[in-house]
Amino acid sequence: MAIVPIFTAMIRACIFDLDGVLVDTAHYHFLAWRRLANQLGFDFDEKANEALKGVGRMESLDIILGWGGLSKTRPEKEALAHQKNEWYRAYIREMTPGEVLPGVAGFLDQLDAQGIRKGIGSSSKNAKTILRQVGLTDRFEVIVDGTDLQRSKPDPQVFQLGAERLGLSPRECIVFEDAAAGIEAALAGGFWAVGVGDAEIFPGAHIAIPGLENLHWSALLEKLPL
Ligand code: B16
Ligand code: MG
Repeated sequence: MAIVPIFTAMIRACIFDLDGVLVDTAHYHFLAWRRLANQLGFDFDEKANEALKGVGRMESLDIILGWGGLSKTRPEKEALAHQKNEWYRAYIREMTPGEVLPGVAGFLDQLDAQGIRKGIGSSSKNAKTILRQVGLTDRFEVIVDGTDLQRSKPDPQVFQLGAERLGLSPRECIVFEDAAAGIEAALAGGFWAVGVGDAEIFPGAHIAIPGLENLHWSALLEKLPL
């Protein structure tokens, strides 16, 4: 009888989105963008803010200006984005290690124990400041952030660069993302995609989890269709 080899993918690394997965900076982005919208004469709520998650700064501004029915020149847009970033940076300058989301430290410990490598794949140009503020910088071998990118999520560039720097193929990496645009990016790049948050937000994700709290590495692997 012929022996049929069974190939299962070998996971070697996890690549984490930052805002909304490891820390809740998504709320600070919302507060700063909303303040800008209010200054421009309109408002939006946290539900609408969902469309901005994972999306780069200038792309987010274009979406917001669209909601207000406003059109601005390039220099005006740069000034508005700069203002929003100043407000946002005032929030993140005050961040402390206590703002790391529940379960993150324990899950990273599990990965270390299993020899699974760890990277960051964030659209944010402020990612390194945030990681430093909350004391997570040294926990990641590779950090890809908004300063490395030409194309924002849902383009897969952020995760492709992460895998490249780890020297791994996408199929050897699991991406953890809280944004629909980020899951789209992971899937477009051929990564395993874990949606963190409400399952309805990511219909295409391989699996969805509410957060990293109580997450067990072996149970996660069992749920992935490897
Ligand atoms: P910044 P992530 C993303 O970070 C945020 O989700 C998104 O709301 C933000 O507009 C983007 O970073 C750019 O951030 O203005 O700090 O460069 O979720 O990819 O870690
Ligand atoms: Mg995010």
